[in-house]
Amino acid sequence: MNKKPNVAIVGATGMVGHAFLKVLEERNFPVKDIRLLASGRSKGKKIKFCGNDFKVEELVKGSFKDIDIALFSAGAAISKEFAPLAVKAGAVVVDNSSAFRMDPGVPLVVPEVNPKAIQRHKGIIANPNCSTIQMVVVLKPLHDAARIKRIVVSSYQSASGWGKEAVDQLWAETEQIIKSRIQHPGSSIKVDGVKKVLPAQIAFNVIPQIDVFLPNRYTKEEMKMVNETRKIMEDDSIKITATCVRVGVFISHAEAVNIETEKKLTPEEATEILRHSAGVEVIDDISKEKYPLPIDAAGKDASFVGRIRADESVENGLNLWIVSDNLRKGAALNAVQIAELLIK
Ligand code: L14
Repeated sequence: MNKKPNVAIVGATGMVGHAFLKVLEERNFPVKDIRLLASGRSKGKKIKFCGNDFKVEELVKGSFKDIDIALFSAGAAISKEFAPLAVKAGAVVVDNSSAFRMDPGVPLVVPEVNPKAIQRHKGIIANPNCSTIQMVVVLKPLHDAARIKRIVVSSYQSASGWGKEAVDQLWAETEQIIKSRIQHPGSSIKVDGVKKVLPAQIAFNVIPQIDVFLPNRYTKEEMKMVNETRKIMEDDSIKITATCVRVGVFISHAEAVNIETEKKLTPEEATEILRHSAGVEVIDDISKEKYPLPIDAAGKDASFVGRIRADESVENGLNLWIVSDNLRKGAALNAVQIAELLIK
């Protein structure tokens, strides 16, 4: 791979697209040339990268000529159609969508967890789901130390995971509720000129649905957490169950995670391991009421963990609280870290 690659961003005008550019800039990723791709609607729009203006181009079949690395974040349908074309043109694709994650021929990579998996790529490397990434960064070191037998996770996910329109919905509903001072407008809330993209009111509310429902009564997001965790941890024996919930937060997902391990791990031992783990930051000082918060994690790189304590209802159990910026480690940062491995 070229040490100074030509990079294409597919979905350059979206929230993750924006984060891609920011992270590439911050990390001084050696970009030779950058091509910003989006739908025809954004064609001609100017976006700044490293001090220069770049014009957004319409994503078409021929968009990947001379591209070495293509970072995709425009949804699964676009990835399915265009990622194979990018590969044919000679690019390596890092794909943020769910399109290829569970494809046995496609590595699913979190650089702190399974960097070696990257070597098996045949042109496409999948970036895991945001909620999965932040959890496995914290759980892998504990798995290595004590073997995790079972995981029970409940997520508290921000609106930005869905994208810009969900963030707009949260703003608009919040403004309307504050103006009207009606605490419980119920499903009657209608905000003029704003598309309601989430399945219910999100301002001052929590919604136990992320993505669509599947025949087993779980949501697709919940099953992504189950299946992707096993694939990234390279251990199908881990039992895992998830409940994914949307909360009225703009950026950062939080997770209450319960694990049962084969070997006993005290909270102190777990904390010590996590203090020395790559990509993890422990914030756990209950005497000062310090623990990770979404508002503090936004804009940062780490997977933050706190509230580390024994699950006293079982022999070998721990409870943890994990928070991370879903647009960065959950998406753009993890993909750029993969790209860094590619050019190393
Ligand atoms: O599979 O709505 O990468 O918050 C992650 C978050 C899909 C949607 C994925 C959301 C997604 C999602």
